[in-house]
Amino acid sequence: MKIKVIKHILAANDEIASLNRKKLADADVLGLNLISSPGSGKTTLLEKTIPALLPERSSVIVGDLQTGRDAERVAKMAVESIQINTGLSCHLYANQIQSALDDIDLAQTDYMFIENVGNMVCPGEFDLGENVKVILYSLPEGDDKVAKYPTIFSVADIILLTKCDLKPVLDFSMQRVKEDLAKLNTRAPLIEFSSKTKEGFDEWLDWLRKEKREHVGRQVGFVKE
Ligand SMILES: Nc1nc2c(ncn2[C@@H]2O[C@H](COP(=O)(O)OP(=O)(O)O)[C@@H](O)[C@H]2O)c(=O)[nH]1
Ligand SMILES: [Mg+2]
Repeated sequence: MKIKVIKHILAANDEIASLNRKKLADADVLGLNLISSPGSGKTTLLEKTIPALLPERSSVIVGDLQTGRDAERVAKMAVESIQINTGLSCHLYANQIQSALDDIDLAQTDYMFIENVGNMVCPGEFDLGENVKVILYSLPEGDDKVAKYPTIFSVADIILLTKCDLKPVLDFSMQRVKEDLAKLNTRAPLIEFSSKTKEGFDEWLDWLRKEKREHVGRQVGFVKE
């Protein structure tokens, strides 16, 4: 009986997620769902990425249990920046994105970044209507997390191994991560990344533009009227 209820919730969520994806596609917008533990560097990544993508423009929807802090951090650089407070929920639902999209000028937006609630499990299960899932995994979390928390790594379209500037002060085995990932997901590129030193940053921007081209069918550098 319980299983039925869970299936029903997931089916209802997926239906709304499909509507969100269509809405983004109709407006030629690439939707990205950013997933990681709290503190892995999602908002910092947005702070660095949004200005670098100009003249292509970005809007942001951020989910946190409480506060408007992350939306405030990106407000000045984004077309729109909307904070959703989820209260007790450890992930965003598609219906929350649906109502946030009503307040976003998609005609002015090229990239719709959704920063999910910091959590390494549940956000991987809920489609929000994005085109791609971006997983961040920071070095201070330790090199054993891919095997321990396989859900988000299995669904990743790209994995950013963040805070690589801390390599010299951490015992972190890249080899272990690569071996664990090889068993789960051979499709997603793994980028060694740092928002501080900009290691991997060009590769990340190239990937974003490629995904935009593939999903939205636009030329690189296309600017909306
Ligand atoms: N050393 C280092 N710290 C970083 C990097 N990216 C983010 N941080 C720090 O990690 C902390 C959490 O970052 P934040 O972007 O808020 O993470 P979020 O919770 O995933 O959005 C902040 O103190 C950031 O300054 C990085 O590339 N290197
Ligand atoms: Mg954040």
